[in-house]
Order: sequence, then C-alpha cells, then structure tokens
Amino acid sequence: MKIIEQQEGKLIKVHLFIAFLALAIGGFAGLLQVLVKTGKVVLPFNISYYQVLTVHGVLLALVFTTFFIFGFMFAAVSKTAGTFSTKMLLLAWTGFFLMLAGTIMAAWMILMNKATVLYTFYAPLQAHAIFYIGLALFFIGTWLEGLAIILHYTRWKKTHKNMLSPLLTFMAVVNSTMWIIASFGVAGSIIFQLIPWSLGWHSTVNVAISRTLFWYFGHPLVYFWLLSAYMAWYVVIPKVIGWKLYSDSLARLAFLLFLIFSIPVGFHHQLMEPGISHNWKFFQVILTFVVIIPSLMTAFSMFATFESFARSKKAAGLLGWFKQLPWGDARFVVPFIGMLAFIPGGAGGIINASSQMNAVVHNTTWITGHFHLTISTTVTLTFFGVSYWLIGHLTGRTLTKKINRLAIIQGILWAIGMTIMSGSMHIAGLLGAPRRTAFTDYGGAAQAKKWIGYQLAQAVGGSILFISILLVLFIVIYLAFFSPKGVQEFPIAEMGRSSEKPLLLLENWLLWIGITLFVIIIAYAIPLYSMIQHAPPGSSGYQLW
Ligand code: HAS
Repeated sequence: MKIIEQQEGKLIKVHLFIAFLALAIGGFAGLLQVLVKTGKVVLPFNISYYQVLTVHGVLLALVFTTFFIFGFMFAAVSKTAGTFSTKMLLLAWTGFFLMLAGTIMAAWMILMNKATVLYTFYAPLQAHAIFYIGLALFFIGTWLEGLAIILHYTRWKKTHKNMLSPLLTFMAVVNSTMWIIASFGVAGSIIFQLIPWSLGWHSTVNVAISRTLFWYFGHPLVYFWLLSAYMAWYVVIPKVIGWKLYSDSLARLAFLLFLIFSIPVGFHHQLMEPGISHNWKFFQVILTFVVIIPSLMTAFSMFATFESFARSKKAAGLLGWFKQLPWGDARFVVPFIGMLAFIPGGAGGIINASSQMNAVVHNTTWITGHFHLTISTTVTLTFFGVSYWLIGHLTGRTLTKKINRLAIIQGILWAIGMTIMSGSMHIAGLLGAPRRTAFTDYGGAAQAKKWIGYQLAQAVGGSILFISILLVLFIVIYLAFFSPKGVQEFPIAEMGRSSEKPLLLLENWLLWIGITLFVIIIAYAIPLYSMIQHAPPGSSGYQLW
C-alpha cells in the first residue's frame, strides 16, 4: 500500500509537532490548575488562576485538537485518495503558517496577561486586539487547509466518475465542510465585533450576539473533535483487531447526519441566558436530541464490528466476544478506553441538554467533568492511539513491544486519573461547586467546605493524568526519533459486506449542504434578527455593538 509522500509527510509531521508541544504546555497548566484549586498552592509572580486556565483551555481545546486533526486528516486523505498536487500543498502550507502565526500572536497575549479571557473569549471580557487578530488568522488558516482537502477530493471525483470516494476521504471532507460552515460564525464575531471593539472603534459590544455566534461554532467544534475520533473508530479500529468495516453506508450516513445537525444546536449552551425566546431554545434542544442519533449509530456499528469479529473466532455466550479483542495491542486498547468513557460522557451530555436538568448543572464543575470525559478522554485517547502508529508510519519506525506495553500503561493511568478527577468534578458540581472560579473567589471558606474534599481528589486525579501525559510525550519522541527502523502499517479496514451497493446519493453535496444551510437558517435567523433588533440599552438599536 502507498506510503505517504515526503512532502505531505513533512506537512503532517509539523502539525503533529505543534499539537504535542501544545499538549505539553497545556497539560502542565492543567496540573497547576488542579493544585491551585485546592487552596494549598499559590502561583508565583502574581500569575492568576484565570490566566493559567486560559493557557490550558486555548492550548488543549483549540491548538492541540485543531493541529492534530488537520494533520490526521491530511494523512487519511493522502493515504486513501492519493498524493496532493503541488498547488494543493501550497494552499495547505499557507494555511498552516497562518494558523501558526495566529497561535503565536494569541499565545503571546495570553502570556503577557493581556488576554485572560478563557478559551471561549466571551464578551464583555476583553482581550488585546492582537489576540483577536491572531484568532482571525488562525481561522483563515484552517479554511485554507480545509479547502485543500475538499479540492483534492473534487479532483479525485473528476478522475473516478460514478465511483464512491474512499471512506476516510469522505469523512475528512464532511468534517472540513462542517468546520468551515461553523467557524464562519465565530470568525464573523471576531472580525466584525471583537476586533473593532478591542481597537476602541466602538465602546460597546452586543454580548448576546457574540455569545450566540460563538456557540453557533462551539457545538460543531466539539463534533469536529468527535468526528476525527470516529474516523479512526470506523475505519482504523476494525483493521487493528483484524476485521472488516461493518457498513460503509451506515458510516457515511452517520457523518452526514452530523453535518446537518451539529450546527443548529448552539442554544443548548445558552439555555440559562436571557435574550433568547424559550421557543427557540426548545427547538434547538429537540435538534440536540436528533444529533445524539448518529452517535448511537456509531455505538451500534462498533458493537457489531466487535461481535462479528469475535463470533468469527468462535466466541460464544453473551460476553464471549469481549475476551477475543486484542487486549495486548495499544493501538486498540487506548482508543477502546476512550469508547468506554463515552458511555457516561454521552449520558452526561444528554442530562446537560435536558432543559430543566441544565438548570442544576449549568456553570458548575459537572460540566467540566462532562467535557473531561468526552474531549479529554474519548477523543484525546483516540488521538493518542492513532499517534502510536501514525508517527511510526511517517518516520519509518516501528512500535516495539516495550513501547506498546508502555502505551497501554499510559492509557490505564489516564483511565484511573480521569475516573478520579472527572468523577469528583461531577459530584462537586452537584453540590454546587462553580466552574471557572478561583479558590479565592468562592465567597467564603464555609461555602467551599462542601466540596473541598472533591477538589483534593481532583488534584490527585490531575497529577496522575500529568504523569500519563509525560508518558505520551516520551512515547511520541521515541517513535519519532529512536524507535527501530521499519514499516509501521497505516491500518485501513476493507468493506465488510461485499453485497453492499455503494449509494451515490450519499455524495450529493448540493443536497446535503443545502439541507444543512436550510436547518441553520430555520434555527438561527429569527433569534439573531431579534438580538440585533433589541440591541442593548445605550445603543441605538439594530446593531452589533
Ligand atoms: Fe457536550 C457542554 C450536551 C457530546 C464537549 N460539551 C460541553 C462542553 C464541552 C463539551 C467542551 O446540552 C463545555 C463547553 C463550555 O466550555 O461551556 N454534549 C452534549 C450532548 C452530547 C455531547 C447531548 N460534548 C459532547 C462531545 C464533546 C463535548 C462528544 C467533545 C468531544 N454538552 C452538552 C450540553 C452542554 C455541553 C447541553 C452545555 C452545558 C452547560 O450548561 O453549559 C451528545 O453528543 C452525546 C451523545 C453520545 C452518546 C454516547 C454514545 C456512545 C458511544 C460509545 C460506544 C462504546 C463502545 C465500547 C462501542 C449517546 C458511541 C463498548 C464496550 C463495552 C465493553 C461496553
């Protein structure tokens, strides 16, 4: 099978390098955070809890994920749809340098304490204009990279008339399309609201609109992370266990449902906010329950893959399939722990989305617990599992037995650390512990007493997670530079059912993107209009500022 060409290999490697650098610094900031939250550790040089929280959130939620995902998508597309043309590579490299420049500008402002606005950079918290300009460059860079993937796919389609595209390429195209449509929202807010406001061209900002445009992007952002993990679950994991893809059409349909329903659901992050009619909130809550369906389809597909593989090995009984899975292979075990975490993580998401229950958990550490299960375990462990073969594939080095064992230990440590940390975040949240709040801002020691024990547990869990991150970094460096030379496979599963007919309708983009835009307009047009119409007091109405 084709090895990834050198030029693309370089592009993918620099993406992974930035991602793991962000993981190292962001992970260290996470350790500082859990320690400071116990009230027993004070940061030196007047560094605030909120500044460290901003470093942690921006580097891990935005930088680590986005660079890793584009690196992985370039690898997947190049492997399955062929080498990128020079023009497409140029486009992708331009995108990469814009993203890098934007990241450096934003990081510089955060380190100078001029952008302590957390990863959601909600107005009316205001950062230095350079931070917002950096973010704008970052998003423009991602559009160029996404465009390179989409154009490469269109070229493939031209030369393969009436053929269904390779599944991994199709998935990368859906994910890039979703990202581009969604990030127009937040980029619009940055360019038209936050930059002019931070430069002093306007003294006010329409907070409701800026938050709405952020969440128009913020929810598909979490699915951008998730779909990248699902690419590996659907296509890579079956091959790793020595089996086939359960159903090509089911996988494509699940991805298209994510494209349509990921975006018009942002209000479920704003259920407790004023300025949005409860009818529109209710409508988006319904759509949120619709977007759970493709995740249930994915769970079904994974169970079907595991079970049919195990039955082929003559496994019997209700749980016999479980024993047949390759428990000694880190490429399987590490992402599998991620899958397990998504069962409580997904259930927590359903609780969050259930309007009345959201009133109990909103802005408490329950939410922090939820996303440490979903993004920081389900998705992140899948990314680690992918790195354990992708880096070797790119550097021409193999995953040795010892490193494989260390990688499994890494995954288990993560599971232990996260169970303690996320578990105590969930419980403390139910006891009323507010999220994103420094120990000194709790409003009295008596208040904090209710959950301080859980905060200590979070410090224990967080420290175990940090040790696990150190292991990841060691393994990644070893695979990149020191592992024995050899060929490391890029695992891609074959179609499972030879009888399955390719459904060309699944690549009718006019139809799918058309439906996506239609649902977005229905969900957002009127509420946004009414936010502009009822602009905040002091403004003259009908405006963004
Ligand atoms: Fe969420 C808040 C609702 C999924 C991330 N979420 C957040 C925030 C983040 C985040 C970062 O409705 C905080 C944002 C902030 O800073 O304010 N979330 C949901 C719902 C889902 C969901 C309904 N979230 C995710 C995923 C994330 C993520 C995925 C990252 C990757 N979330 C919310 C809501 C809020 C929220 C509200 C706002 C709360 C507030 O008030 O602020 C659904 O997509 C979940 C569906 C998932 C499932 C699980 C399917 C299970 C599978 C595993 C199969 C296992 C196998 C192994 C095969 C139904 C696919 C089996 C083996 C065995 C042996 C059993």
